[in-house]
Formats: sequence, C-alpha cells, structure tokens
Amino acid sequence: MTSPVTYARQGRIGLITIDNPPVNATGQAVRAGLIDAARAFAADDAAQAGVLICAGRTWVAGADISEFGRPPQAPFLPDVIAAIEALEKPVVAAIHGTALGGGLELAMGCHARIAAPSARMGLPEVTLGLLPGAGGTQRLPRLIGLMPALEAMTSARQIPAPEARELGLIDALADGELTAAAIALAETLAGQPPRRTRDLPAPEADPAATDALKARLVRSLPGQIAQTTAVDVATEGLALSFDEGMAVERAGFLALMDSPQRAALIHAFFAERAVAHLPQIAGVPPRALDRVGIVGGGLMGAGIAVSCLLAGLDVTLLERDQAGADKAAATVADLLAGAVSRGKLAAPRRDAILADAFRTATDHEALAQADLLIEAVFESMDVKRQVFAALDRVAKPGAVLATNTSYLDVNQIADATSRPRDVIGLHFFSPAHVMRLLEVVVPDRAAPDAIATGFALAKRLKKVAVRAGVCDGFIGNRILAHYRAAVDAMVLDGADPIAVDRALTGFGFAMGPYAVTDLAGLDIGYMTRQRKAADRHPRDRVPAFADRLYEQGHLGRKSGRGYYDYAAKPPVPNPDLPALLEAVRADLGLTPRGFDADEIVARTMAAMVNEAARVVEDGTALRPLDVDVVMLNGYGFPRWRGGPMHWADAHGLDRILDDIRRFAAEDDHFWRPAPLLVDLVATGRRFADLNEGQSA
Ligand code: 3H9
Repeated sequence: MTSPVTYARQGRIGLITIDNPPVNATGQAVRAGLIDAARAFAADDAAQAGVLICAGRTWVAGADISEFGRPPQAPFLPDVIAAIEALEKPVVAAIHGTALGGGLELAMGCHARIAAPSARMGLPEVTLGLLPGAGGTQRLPRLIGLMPALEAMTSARQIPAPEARELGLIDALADGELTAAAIALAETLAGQPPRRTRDLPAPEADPAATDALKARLVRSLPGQIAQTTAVDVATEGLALSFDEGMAVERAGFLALMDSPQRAALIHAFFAERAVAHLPQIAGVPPRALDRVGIVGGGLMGAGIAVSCLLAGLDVTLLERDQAGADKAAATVADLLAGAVSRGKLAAPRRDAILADAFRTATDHEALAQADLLIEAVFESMDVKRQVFAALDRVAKPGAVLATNTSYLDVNQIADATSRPRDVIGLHFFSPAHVMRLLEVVVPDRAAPDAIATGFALAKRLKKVAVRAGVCDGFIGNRILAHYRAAVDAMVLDGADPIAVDRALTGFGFAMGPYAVTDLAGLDIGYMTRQRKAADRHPRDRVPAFADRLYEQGHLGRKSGRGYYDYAAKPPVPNPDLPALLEAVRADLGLTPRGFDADEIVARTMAAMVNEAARVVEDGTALRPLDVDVVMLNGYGFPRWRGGPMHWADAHGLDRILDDIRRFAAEDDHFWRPAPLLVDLVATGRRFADLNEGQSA
C-alpha cells in the first residue's frame, strides 16, 4: 500500500506532503508516514530546510476521530510531532483550509508556519469532549500567551489566518501560491538552527484570570467537563518543564477519552454526518437550486428567506396583498440588519442582497421561474391545498414544491397538485435563519432527486437535514408531544412546573418545557389541543392548568405572564400559579404528591425514549441516530449526552423499560412500552446496533 505521506526535494528544500482525503486526518498510516518522511528528510544531506504541506482541500483537520474508542496504535501523534520538532533542520508548515486539533498541533511542532490568507486554525477538541492531546495545551500558550490560548482551546474558535499572524501563531501570510511562498520562507531559514516551540518560555500563570475563566465556563456550560479540565491541564503543565507538562496533558487527554461525554459528543459528530447518507438518494444529483420562491412572509417565511439570502440564493417572497408584502419586506430587512449588527454580514453585502437578490410579489406568476418553492402559510390543510394548487399552475416543470408544515399530512398536500413527485416537506424551525435543523419530510410519491434537492438546500444553508416520514409531528414534534404529555401529567399529579424546568435544565436541556411554552406562547399549545380534541382518547390526560392560564389571558412572554412573570428581570415564577394549580387539581379530584428531580428526569426521558423507539420502528425516522440529530439540533437536548437514543443506550434500555412498567401501574394507557424497546431488551441489543455502523 502506498503511504499517504511522501518525501521529495526541490533544490535544497525537502518537501513532505500529506495526502489523505477527505480532510488529511492523522490516522495511523499518516503518523507512520510522517515518521518515515522525517527520517528521509533528516538523511537527505542536500536538503537544508523542509516544507510540510497537504494535498487536497485542507491542511490536517485533526486526529482521525474514527480511531477514538479503539485501542490506540503506535506511533502516537505526540511522539510524531516531537520527532519533527527535534529535527536539526528547520521545517515550515504550509497551511491551507483548516488546521484543527492535532493538525494545528502538528503545525506548532514545525519550526515556522505560513498560511494562505483564507486558512483558519483552532483547537476544537472540547467539542468532542476532549482536550488537545498532542502538545496543544503546552505549545499554544508558548506561542500566543496564556489567556488567548485558553480562550482558543475552551471556545474551539477557528482563528482566521490574519488574526493568527497578529497573535504570533503563524509567522507569515502567503503572498500568492502557497507552496512557492512556503519554499521561499524555507530558503530564508536554510542553514539556520530550528526554532523549537518547546524551547520558548512558558507564560506566567495568572490565577485570578484562569479562575474567572473557569467560573464563566461552569456557568455557561453546566455539566460539561472538557473545558475546565483543559484549563487545569494547561496551567498545571505550564508550571512544569515541557516534558512534564506533556505528561500532564497526556494523562488529562486519556482520562477524558474514557468519559461518557466524549463518547456522546463523538456520536453526535458522526451522526450529524451520517444523516445525509440516505440509500434512497445515494448518487442522485439534486436539481438546480438558484432561485427560491417563498409563499407567506410571516416570521417563519421571512426567516426562511433570510436563511436563503445569506446563503447566496435569489429569493422572491409572495404575499396576499401589498400591505402584507411591505410588512414581510420590513421583517426581512430587520433580520438582515440583525445579522449586520451581530457582525455576521457586512453592510454593503446586505445592501447588495436587498437590491439584487430579494423582492416581494403579490402575484403567483412572479414565482414561475423559481427552482424551489417553499410554502410557509397558516397551518390549515384547506389553505395549504389551495396554495399548492395555485403553485401547480405557475411553477415551471421540474421545480420542487415544498411545504413548511410542522404536522400536516404531506401526502394530502401533494395530492392537491398534478405533480406529487415534485412535492416534499421542508420543516424549518423557528427562527429559521438561526436554527440548524431541517426535517426533510418525504411523502410516498416524492422523486429521489426532489428529496436530494431538500438535502442540497440544507447543505447550502449550513443546516443539518434529517429525513422524516409523514405522520403527525414528524420526528421531533411527535416525540415532543409525548414527553410534554409526561411532564404535564406530573404537574397534574402534584409536580411544580418550575421544579420540572429546574430538573430538566439540571439534566442539561437548554430550557425547561414550561419556559419553552412561555416563549412559544400558551396559545400555540391551546390551539393544538383544540385541534386534537375530537380525536382524543378518553384516557388521554388534558393539562387543564394550561388551558386555564390561557383562558385568563396568560400567554407567556408575549402577554408578560405565563408560568413565569416577565415583569421581573430576571423573570420569577408566576406568583398566582400555585393557587391556580391547586384549584385545577381540586376540580379534577386529584390529591397532589411530590416528584423529586430524579423522578422528573426518569419520567421525561422514559416518555421521550419510548416514543422515539416507536418513531424508529414505524420508519418515521430511518435510524436511532436520526432521532438524536433532530433532538440535538431542534429541541435543546444536551449535546454532551449524545441525544435521547445514545443516552438510553448508555443509561441501560432495561432500566428504562423497568421504569415504563413501573409507571404503567398508575397509567397503563400512556405508559405502553414500545415493541421495539421490549425487543431490544429481550435480545440484549442497543439502539446503536440499528445504526448499521454509521455512527461511532
Ligand atoms: C484531535 O485532533 C485530538 C488531538 O488533539 C490529539 C490526538 C492524540 N477524523 O465535516 P465534513 C470526515 S480531535 C475522521 O462533512 P466540511 C467526516 O466524517 C480532532 N474523519 O466536511 C466526513 O466524512 P463523510 C479535532 C473526519 O468540509 C468528511 O470527513 N478536529 C474528521 O463541512 C468530510 O467532513 C476536529 O474536531 C476527522 N478529524 O468540514 C475537526 N474530520 O464524508 C473535525 C472530518 O464520510 N472536522 N472527517 O461523512 C470538522 O470540523 C470538519 O469536518 C471540517 C470540514 C471543518 C474539517
């Protein structure tokens, strides 16, 4: 087998090239190849300096993550980097694309660094539940100072090359072609002793600043261990000799490698990439995607428009009348202004978008040239069918027609057209220009290239797309409805909604369910209950307290009061809530009882996992990992727990099934174990076994 690392010489410069697509990760073959190439360079007397460069789209993007969790294989990356740093002739790292994790650590072990102006570099290990394990904690502070280095490794921020130059992380920006510029730099260093990062003085400790940073990390990332461990390891190591510091780093890295958080975060990383690999669209090219038409300019339609505009697409937004069009245009302008003020968009680019790429219209004919039409109107089957019949009349042949419904039957919507092959669901999450999740809902007759176009759109918008089957609520909202029912039942039986929120944010959710309700508006849940009232089973439990709050005009944030009172800053629990709950329970003849935080979490998670198992079993989600990606990106599930299915595997499916059976003793209508869960427990399998080896 040929090595992914080669050595060649140009004049008196030795050229070491890594070529390991797609991202030049330092798997075992690259590590072994680097040792061999370093030896060849050292032995080549005609070479007086070297250049280390990468083929393909990027410099080394890190260690090979797919090797994590398996027995490590020599040579180890810290030793490879040490061997390069120990060379007697200077080596220049020539960086393009992204130098991340072990990739940046490799560059810091070289004796000089030059980068293409577009390159970015960073230490993102904490996002995988790790800390830099190949010298990053010891070399980066020596190059750029203690606090900038700690900030970089705890935030995982990608530093643009010009800023890296100012920080002293790199020595030069390439002027022109990178290889030539790197060789020119190496020429200036030829014959000189190599400058080794390890020999630079370690920066002084600053306990007040590091304590403040750790306190901030504990506050902003509750429950996560990698960030604070990285600070401790870096500072402890810097107080020692370089070699002792490296030993401290190694021990910290290996300890985190064994942590459940590392397993969860790496599962999330691979799951987010696996969702795009659908057998149904393998090798199917998407349709053209330049012009987008959006029907409906409310907050959702405007958010989708902004998301498309920021991705460089041309957008026409259709409203019913001129007043509606003007209002929608104002919303789009506001959202773009927000992007400018947050530094995400340059003002001249915003002006160009508004002048050239965006327009409103009131006549369907304006959508005739769109490649993709996205409907974002009122959630009513009749209204949506009318819209689709109208789109069918004007859309060009081959245009993809998408509905943004969050629960309606997309097959019925497709039937309103003469071209059901072109119809899919694109379920965006609000605010659409911020939230990363996109459920691509696949009705029965959708053509593979229409589905592929949904996935291509997500990639273009930098969102993660997950395929979902047609059912009420698709993947996410269906699971949400189920665990909402579980928390509402606890509140009916005596739990305090505020304590429920506290227990679930303690578990790691970004927000508790009642704070979320206040944010969305209590009218949303009320309307949903009204809509479903006719189909309600007599044993379904109705959150009468939520109806009563709504009836009293408490709609949450928008009215100033819901479960919390927003007149106070920060908001406090609504002081009238305990009496309201007491009255509702008395009316229903319920005797309240207590629920501690563990019980609240156990019931919520059991309900979520049980419904998720049904969602997988009936094919609404393709695999358990698709559920995890939905809940991580659309519902605030803590990433460091990997998603509900990964969490369930780690927690033990048998324990969850036991819980469900225990809860069923009180309510065997709601707590019916999903057959898939029962089967997995009976056969000693896990959800991960159903991921077909597509996630770590
Ligand atoms: C580390 O370095 C530890 C060290 O400190 C210590 C070691 C001792 N390994 O994201 P994309 C695959 S920890 C293996 O779609 P993009 C990815 O799965 C590591 N595979 O492309 C995908 O495969 P597929 C620190 C990797 O252009 C394909 O490459 N580094 C790795 O949108 C394309 O990926 C990181 O955390 C990897 N390291 O983004 C960087 N990286 O096509 C992680 C990617 O089969 N990587 N793959 O689905 C990234 O952030 C992005 O992939 C990157 C490219 C920005 C590089």
